[in-house]
Order: sequence, then structure tokens, then C-alpha cells
Amino acid sequence: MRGIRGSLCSRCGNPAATYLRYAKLNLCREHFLDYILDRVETAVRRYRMIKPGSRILAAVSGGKDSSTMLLTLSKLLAKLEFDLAALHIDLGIDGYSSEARSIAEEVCRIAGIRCMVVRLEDMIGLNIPKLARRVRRPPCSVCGAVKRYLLNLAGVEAGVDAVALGHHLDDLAVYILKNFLLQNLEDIRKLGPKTEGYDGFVVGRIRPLYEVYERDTALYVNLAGIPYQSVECPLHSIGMEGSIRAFLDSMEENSPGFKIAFLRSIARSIDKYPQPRDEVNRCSICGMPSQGDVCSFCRMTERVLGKPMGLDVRMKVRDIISRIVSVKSG
Ligand code: Q46
Ligand code: ZN
Ligand code: ZN
Repeated sequence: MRGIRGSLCSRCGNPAATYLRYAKLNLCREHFLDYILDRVETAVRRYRMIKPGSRILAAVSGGKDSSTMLLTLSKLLAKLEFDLAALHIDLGIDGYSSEARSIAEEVCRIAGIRCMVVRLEDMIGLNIPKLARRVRRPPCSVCGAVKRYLLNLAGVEAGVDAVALGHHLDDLAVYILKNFLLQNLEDIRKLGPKTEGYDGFVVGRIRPLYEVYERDTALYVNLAGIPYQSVECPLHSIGMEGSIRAFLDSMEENSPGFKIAFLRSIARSIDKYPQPRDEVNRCSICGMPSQGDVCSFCRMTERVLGKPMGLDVRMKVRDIISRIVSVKSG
């Protein structure tokens, strides 16, 4: 446990488990868990992520961030009156994915939330390492595209109002600043706390951890006694994000709370960033978002397998969802 030895919780006077510099608070275990739950609830309300009656599909990876998101959302079900189910995508990465899957399923069981699993190899006969080799692109770029496609597809097929993503404040700050430096301004708009879905083929996205630090998600799962995957994906590569993260960390070190202020300003000005022009057409094969006539997933699978797989995948995902009879309601 972190925290200054001998410090007492600012709320109850019991021994503190941690000190939060950005909030100038010493907190014991119970008050830390309550504090993070409160931060999530405040962000969900502030950015109007969930309305009463909303149906939300949470993407769970087995990592600490999405587990924190799932646990906190599950504790808000009754209060905010929404429905929640979870989706795990099994990417088939050796030494990583099987553990990720069993932990994700365990966390869903603990949270009392139904979990559907979409196994990429069952969908297209290839896992991420094989697909990336055949496409000759970096694994993370292929993996990111596949996850985005499957999440949107599952969200559309499940008829949910939004997919909930476990992106925390530290990662979002890095992505936003990177896109600003590269002047990919349309991509900044996609990184806000909430993006709207449209026309029944683009599902909305929400980020309940928009104002939660990565350090706090690690502490949350630790103090809550929740299992989480500690090994990093063996295909992970850092690239330019590493330097941007180091810069943002030094800003935070000198001025605690800097990243929160940065993300709040972005959320306030998000409408000033240009509207993404991509993904406004429907793929003529699978009906999912596409820049042109055929979506990138159908084009990619056609190139490596000789057949665009979007429609087949859609039918398989529909079948998985039909077996999830209902979702837990508040
Ligand atoms: S799982 Fe996939 Fe990540 Fe592994 S291949 Fe890269 S994107 S690092 S979150
Ligand atoms: Zn306390
Ligand atoms: Zn398609």
C-alpha cells in the first residue's frame, strides 16, 4: 500500500492507504474505493454518458483499467438506472490472451455482469499475430482496427446505446496530445468522454474513466481484491507515445492535477475540433462503417483470406449475442 507511513485518512482518521496529490487527500482503503466510484459517477453525470434506461456494453480486456470501469459501473446500476453487459475479445496472442480471457470472465462474474466472448480465431480462422504477419502491418495497428470493428459490430448487433471503453486519463492525454502534434484534429474529437452513434450502424462510445488516473485504477483493483492481468501484451510497442507520456508526467509532477485540467479543457472545446469525415458510409458487404464502398475489415480479410469476412463475422456475433438472453438491470 502506498501513502505516507503514519498518515491518517482525511475522511475518517483511520490509517491511510494512499495519498492523492491531485486531490490533496489521504485516504484509507474504503474511502479510496468510494472516492474512485464517486469520480466515475461524477464524470458519467458531467458528460451525460448514461441516461436512465441506457443499454451499455462494456469492453473488458482483463486488465486493471477495464476491470475498474466494469466494477464501478456495476455499482452504479441501480442509482443511474441503466443496463450493462460486457464483451471480451479473445485476440489469440500466445502467452497473453488465454489469461486475459479467464480474468475478464472472472471479473464479470464478481461484478455480476453477463460476459460475451468473441474469439477472433473463431471469427476469421486467424489470430492477431497471424493476421498481422499476413497483412504485413504492425500488430498493434491491425489489432486496434480489429478491436474497433468488432466492438462496433457487437454494439450494433446487441442494440446498445453505447460501448463503454476503459481508457483512463493518462492514456487519453497522450493520444490527444499526439494527435494535436500531428494535427490529426478530427481524431481529437473521437477522444472525448462521449461520442454519439448514428443511423444504427455506428455505436456511441463512452469513457467512464475519463477523469481517473492510471495509478488509481491499479490501486483500485488491488484494494478491491480483484484479479487483473499483470503481464503486458508481448506485441506491445511504445513508439512516439513514450516521449509524450514522459512530458505529460513531468507536467503532472510539477503541477498535480494538470492532466485533469487538460482533459476538462478538451471536453469543453471538443465541438470546435473538426467532425470526422471518415466512416460515414455503410460497407456494401457487412453494413458497418466505411470510408468508401467496402470497409477496411472486409478489404483486409479479402486480401489475406480471399473472401471478405465482415458478413460472416456479423452472423457469428449475432449468434453469440442471441445466447445472452438478457443483461443485468439497475
Ligand atoms: S493487445 Fe493488441 Fe494491445 Fe497487444 S497487439 Fe497491441 S493493441 S499491445 S492494448
Ligand atoms: Zn477513511
Ligand atoms: Zn465490411
